[in-house]
Amino acid sequence: MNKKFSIIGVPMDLGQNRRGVDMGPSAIRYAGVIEKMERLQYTIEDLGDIQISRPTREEVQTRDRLRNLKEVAEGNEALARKVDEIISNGSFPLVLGGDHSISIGSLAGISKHYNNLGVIWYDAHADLNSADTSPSGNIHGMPLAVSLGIGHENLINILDYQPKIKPENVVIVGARSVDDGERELIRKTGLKVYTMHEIDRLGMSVVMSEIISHFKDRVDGVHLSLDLDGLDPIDAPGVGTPVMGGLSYRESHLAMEMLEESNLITSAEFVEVNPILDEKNKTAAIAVGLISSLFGEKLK
Ligand code: Z70
Ligand code: MN
Ligand code: MN
Ligand code: MN
Repeated sequence: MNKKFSIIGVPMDLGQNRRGVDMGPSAIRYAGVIEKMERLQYTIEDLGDIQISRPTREEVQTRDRLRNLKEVAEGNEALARKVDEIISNGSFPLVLGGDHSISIGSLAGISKHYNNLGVIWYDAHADLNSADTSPSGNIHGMPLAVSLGIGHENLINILDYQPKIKPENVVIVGARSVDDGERELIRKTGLKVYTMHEIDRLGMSVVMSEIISHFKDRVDGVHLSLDLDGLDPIDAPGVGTPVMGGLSYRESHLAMEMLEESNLITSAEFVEVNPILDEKNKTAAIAVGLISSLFGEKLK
């Protein structure tokens, strides 16, 4: 695995309704992400945060049924350029959110460096909505659709190419809250989804083995997009949209360890940590724990 890491924070909370997730990058830094990575012998640079502009009070908050479209698109454009630069410099991008709308920018910046980028979407949700199907108008429920080339032109055309990813290269893990329009898109595209039902039946070990075999020899890189609400809210309470019946802390660590052993992961992001809704920075600490496992921390 690449030994040089670049951390980039994205204090974005405009992709959904609840304030506070913009403090996610600070919370994860405060929980010790840099110190952990240094202990794992990595060269790590913290590039600070992408600047996100606030919509003015007078501005209409929902245009084309897409809340804060202008600011979300601009922030993602800036993130995409930064991530692109990080990879061009031979470093591994580790993106800290922020709400999940930031995947639009991450994937735009990452995918231009790959012919066949795989994506693991670790999430309670499918994030496959567009303005037509969204029950909320929240862009954090749309980034996977946008990256597949479905959605508003200002979002799908970031860095002037699309689509960013192909449906056969995407795997969703942990889904348990999927909207009707999303289900239809999953059926239409044949997108691979491990719902909680399948994970309970097979066990995380089999699920991750299947995902790793699916990607080996098929893709030239794999991006991990980990939404902390994929975990059960009992373990990770500091998220904006908690959904019961989620992945445990232990299952999630196992998943990260198996990914580490696979040597497949070439970029990663950890999103939706909301310190205002958290219990003593517990969810940020879990994010740091999962990052450590993903990058090789071992018990023995
Ligand atoms: C719902 C929507 C969502 C994250 C909630 C929720 C989407 N499907 N995504 N929390 N991370 O509004 O589109
Ligand atoms: Mn999500
Ligand atoms: Mn989610
Ligand atoms: Mn390794």
